[in-house]
Amino acid sequence: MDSQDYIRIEDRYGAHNYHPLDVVVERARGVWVWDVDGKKYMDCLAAYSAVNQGHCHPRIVAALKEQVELVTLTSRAFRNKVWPLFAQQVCELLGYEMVLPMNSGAEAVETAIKTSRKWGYKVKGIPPKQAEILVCSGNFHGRTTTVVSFSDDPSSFENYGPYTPGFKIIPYGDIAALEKAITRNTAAFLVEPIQGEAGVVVPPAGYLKQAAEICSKNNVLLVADEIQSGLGRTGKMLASEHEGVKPDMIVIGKALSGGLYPVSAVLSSRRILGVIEPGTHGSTYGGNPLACAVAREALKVLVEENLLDNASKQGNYFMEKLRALDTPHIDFVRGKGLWIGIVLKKESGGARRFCEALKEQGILAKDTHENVIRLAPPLVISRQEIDWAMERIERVFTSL
Ligand code: IF1
Repeated sequence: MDSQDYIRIEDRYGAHNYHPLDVVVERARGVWVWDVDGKKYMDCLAAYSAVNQGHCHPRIVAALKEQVELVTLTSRAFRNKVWPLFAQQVCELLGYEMVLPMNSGAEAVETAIKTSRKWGYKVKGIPPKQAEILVCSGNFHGRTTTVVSFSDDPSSFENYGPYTPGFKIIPYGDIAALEKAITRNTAAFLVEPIQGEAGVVVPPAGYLKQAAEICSKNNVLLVADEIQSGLGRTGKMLASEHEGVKPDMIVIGKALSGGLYPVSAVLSSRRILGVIEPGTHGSTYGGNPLACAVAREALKVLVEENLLDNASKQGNYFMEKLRALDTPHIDFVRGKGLWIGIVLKKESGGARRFCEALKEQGILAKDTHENVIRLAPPLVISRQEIDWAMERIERVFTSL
């Protein structure tokens, strides 16, 4: 069977909730993937930053294999010996007192929302059912019914109502708007330190820092969605660190498993996460031994292979090279670390056709919001590999 055969079957039997590039991947390693026809590509999306450690990282694969032979799932009705070790490791690494494990990012965001509301009622003293959570325009926090209730992107929320109340959308990067929106009933401010789906939008310098101050002054929890921005992508373990901010609560996922398995988590203080009591929240797979073994190794790889430094170093190099491109198509290049958005001019005909052309040249990248090409390769990428990519990117920008 060749690519076209697989595509035909997918289109026939698979729900059409995506419009993927026509590359059918068979195997992958590091920054490279191979399709079923044997063609090699550089992965410049890294599964939306889930494979920060590179595809099929041998150490993480070995950890998975070892655990899979022992025990994979106990449910939290019983204890397993890997979850406590993961809990301690992730708390110590990220500097939080407690962690609640889930699977997908959206589930962890839901967990953060539930925890914030409960903290609002039990600790802050918000009257029953009155808790409000502030979110930002252009946000992306997942696909569940509650999470899409506060999306302002019609393709995410349209036709999925009735919507969950209790959320207020304020402009991203606007401190005055945040200050104005806070009421006595505000439990939390949920924010992405850098917005991914919106097109790698970096807020004005000082935004998160000021937001943290305002939240703290008003007894509002600052909840950072670090699912995509965290775990090395921007050159720091958490993107919040760029502003010296320690959010009251963080949500992580994606690269927490290096792409091998869905693992997500909410981290916070005992005072906050402690409001969740036995039986009031959970997940069959959350905290399972296989997930925890994989996550433990994935975190070790990030640290021991210095992937944060590499992200920062190679990211700067990549961005510098992109900004130096001589092309009429690029409006500007933005981002942090190895998280880069190439913003095209309106008249350039959209980012999709550039991604199609990049694919022909052997580079997999994903368009977002019509005019942005996002580049987010695995953090193991080398300078030579960036040079390899730049040669092809340049070719595309001069030929289109
Ligand atoms: C899709 C985007 C990226 C996220 C942040 C929570 C979640 C995500 C900041 C939910 C997920 C994904 C999911 C994927 C596409 C993708 C995405 F373009 F939609 F926004 F990465 F840029 N918070 N992001 O980025 O995590 O439940 O998926 O594990 O839904 O198509 P999840």
